[in-house]
Amino acid sequence: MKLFIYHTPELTPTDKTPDCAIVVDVLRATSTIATVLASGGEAVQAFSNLDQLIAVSENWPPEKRLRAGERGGAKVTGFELGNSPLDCTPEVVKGRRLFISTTNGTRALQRVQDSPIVLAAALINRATVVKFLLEKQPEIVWIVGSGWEGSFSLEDTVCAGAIAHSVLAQSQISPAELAGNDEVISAIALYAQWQNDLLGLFHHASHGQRLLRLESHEDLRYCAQADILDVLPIQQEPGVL
Ligand code: 3SL
Repeated sequence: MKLFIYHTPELTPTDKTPDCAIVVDVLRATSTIATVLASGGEAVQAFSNLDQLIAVSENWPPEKRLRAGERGGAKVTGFELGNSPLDCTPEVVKGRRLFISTTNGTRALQRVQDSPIVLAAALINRATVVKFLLEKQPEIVWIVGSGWEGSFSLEDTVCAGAIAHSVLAQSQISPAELAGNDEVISAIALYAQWQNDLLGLFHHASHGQRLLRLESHEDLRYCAQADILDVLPIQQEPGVL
């Protein structure tokens, strides 16, 4: 297995496709997607464009769908949900399809949707994603951070490092064998430094601070937990996990 980490979707090579692409948006899209599926949601369908989301979801029975929209950290007016994973309880999402559009995370999913395997990962489901990688052994793996509007994010990088760190800990692979680019080594170092205080790291992160200003303290606390959900969000058809 060769692992490449890209801090934003824009940094992924346009002329290549990995065997497995793992999209990470810890704050908060992939944490929300993992939570919806763990809570019994029928599926999650991701859109970068809000108008397209509305048009496609109109064809779904109203009692079987939920629309979730976030821009700039805030809920989109007229949608049932924003992007807080804490709203995605079984009472709310069970048996329903979540149609979701967020500022960065759903754009990242769209970028890699042509890969043969597409996963959504966050800290909360890290162990399940790592188990899948160790069982399937895809040759070329990309972890794609969603970042924030084209720039690096600490929370996505630390999650990428947490995945790489765990793959190394559970296999005979050496860091030099695993690392396809320098980002892998630096993400592992970031995780090693902060693994016991992930919430503290989120408080340093620019998007963590943005969410704190929006009173989303509990979301940060929830998303900073590692390995609490045994769920594997895997793409079934383009854009649908
Ligand atoms: O950028 C995104 O896709 C979102 O996850 C951002 S937020 O955490 O909902 O503000």
